[in-house]
Amino acid sequence: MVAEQFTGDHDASGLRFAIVVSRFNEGITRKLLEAAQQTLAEHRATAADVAWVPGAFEIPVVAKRLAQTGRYDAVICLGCVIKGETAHFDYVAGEAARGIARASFDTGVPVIYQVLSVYDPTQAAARASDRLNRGHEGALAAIEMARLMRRLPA
Ligand code: INI
Repeated sequence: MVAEQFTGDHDASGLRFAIVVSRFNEGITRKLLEAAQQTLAEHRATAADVAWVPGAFEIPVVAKRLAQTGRYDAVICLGCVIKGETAHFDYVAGEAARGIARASFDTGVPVIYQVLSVYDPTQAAARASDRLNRGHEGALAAIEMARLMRRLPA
């Protein structure tokens, strides 16, 4: 007898997503958003609801609130933290990551982490380009997780 294997796939038809995106470093985060929206559309998802927050630090509370509504199969978090000359970067990036993980654990809804944490603007641009874009990867992860969650035993 073969044990069951649970996997997701990338068919997003009928799935609903929310995206939380931060305005800080908006030149980058808008590109992440556009790539995520395009990828969701290519995989036949319903158009995602979008919530804008001031910075990455504010993403978790909004992600958790959206996940709690029960309206979404997954929530995608997009942001960009760039290291400056102080320790601020470490706190913002660390709390964003921790809070996003907690929003997912607390609600049981997949909450996808695509907050860039980089050392300079060049690294950020390289991850939000037409060639490589973490928004695209975030959307694919959200679809796969949403499909997997539907297949897992209740
Ligand atoms: N927020 C970011 O999203 N990216 C950053 O690079 C950043 N830096 O460097 O300061 C940043 N700070 C703002 C922070 O997220 C909060 O909005 C702010 O501290 C108010 O709570």
